[in-house]
Amino acid sequence: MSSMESLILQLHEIGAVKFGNFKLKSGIYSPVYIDLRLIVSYPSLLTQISQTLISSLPPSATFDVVCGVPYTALPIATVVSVSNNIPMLMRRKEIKDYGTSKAIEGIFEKDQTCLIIEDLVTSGASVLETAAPLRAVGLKVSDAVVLIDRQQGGRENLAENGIKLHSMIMLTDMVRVLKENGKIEEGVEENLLKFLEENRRVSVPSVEKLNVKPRVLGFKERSEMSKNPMGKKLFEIMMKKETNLCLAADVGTAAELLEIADKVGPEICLLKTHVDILPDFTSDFGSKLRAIADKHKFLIFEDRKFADIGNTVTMQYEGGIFKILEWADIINAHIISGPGIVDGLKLKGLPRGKGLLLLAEMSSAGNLATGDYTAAAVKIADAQSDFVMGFISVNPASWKCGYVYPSMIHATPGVQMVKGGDALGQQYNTPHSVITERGSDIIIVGRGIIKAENPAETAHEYRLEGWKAYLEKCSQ
Ligand code: 5BU
Repeated sequence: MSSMESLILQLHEIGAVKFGNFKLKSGIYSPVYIDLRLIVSYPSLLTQISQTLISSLPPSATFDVVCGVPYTALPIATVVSVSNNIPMLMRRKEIKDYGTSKAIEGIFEKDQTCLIIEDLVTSGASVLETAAPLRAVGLKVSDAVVLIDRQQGGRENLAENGIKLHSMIMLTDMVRVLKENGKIEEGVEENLLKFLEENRRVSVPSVEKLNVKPRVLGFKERSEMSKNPMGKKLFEIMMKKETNLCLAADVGTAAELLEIADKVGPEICLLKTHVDILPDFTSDFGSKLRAIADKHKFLIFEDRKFADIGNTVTMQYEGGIFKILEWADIINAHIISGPGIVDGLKLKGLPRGKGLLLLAEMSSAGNLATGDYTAAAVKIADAQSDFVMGFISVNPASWKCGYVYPSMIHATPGVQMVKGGDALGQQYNTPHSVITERGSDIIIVGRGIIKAENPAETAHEYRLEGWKAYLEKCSQ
């Protein structure tokens, strides 16, 4: 019998794992409840857990100190510390203001690495609550080890905050072992798998509630988190070219568009088209624009705003005169018709490595993409993150539906150097406010550049403003 199997059986034996219908801290009902507080009454089990925790870590997880998440993991961390001669730190749970009070007890040096030890992970919120004060005092936190992983998004939520989770026992493995050893009744495993399927990602409560100051991740870390190849590519281009500027090339003809693309190309990460406004569109437009995009290393985003049912959008994407699928790297879609639109576009786009931006918000006055609608867009994106690479957003920092997903790219239209608007409802914010206060990543600028006397020079100015704001945000 493996050490993991033996641990599972012992945990079951002492009553640390129960099956029934239990309300969890997060409010959801679960068919399984795990209470690891009991282990302090079983010293040999506690020793066994602590030894297995450390030996299950890969060599890449190096650390100088350990810290247990209060309270249940404290004895585990203590035994790890004592039996491996690794210094330990303690986090005071009751102190919330990390700035003035001593939240971390123990001796450490700035830039040392701290391994977080936890007994049970669901959303990962408790690990994040411990990581925040450790980071606030200058320690590095890159790994956490957990005895039991409930497989409900903790791994993903922690990864998005720069923490790699190492799990000793997966909940599904635990139930399988118990079933194989005749410890649970018929149907319990199926019931649990169904529950996990329905609760695959428990989101971390809002940042204010957690009292965690989020670390602003840079495009490099975020490119590794993106599950869509085009999303990764865009993050990489932004870093390499040091630009988060997208040109909205709303000019009168295809000829003008190709001309401005070539001139402004060095300044941008993305060029946005409205191909249906070009009177001189010909079937070679796509290949001509592609050649310019490759020369200057930017991506092409057709702002088609698909809105129909899944079956129709597959045809609109691939067919017609424009054959958008052939030349556009990125497209966008409304979610008004429901998640089927993403399925339809993905069917054509994903095999070709393309990406989709969902319209979570719009820039025009009185638009209806707000509140629950925005939240629905986030939910759809989360469920299809292999194809959805980000959002068209206006104020993602204000989203109440969850924290801003670092794996997603947030691109914002309605940007000019001066706040204002046009006569038809467009509303403008400045590059600085869009990137810093509003929490976006990319500024989409149209008339601010194309109507300027010298578009290339003006694009350069927007690029500097946008990038400066990004660097400022990262250094916060
Ligand atoms: P402007 O010239 O910078 O106002 O152009 C903005 C561009 O962004 C234009 O192509 C619009 O179609 C596009 N846009 C927008 O302005 N607002 C939105 O909410 C969305 C797209 Br979605």
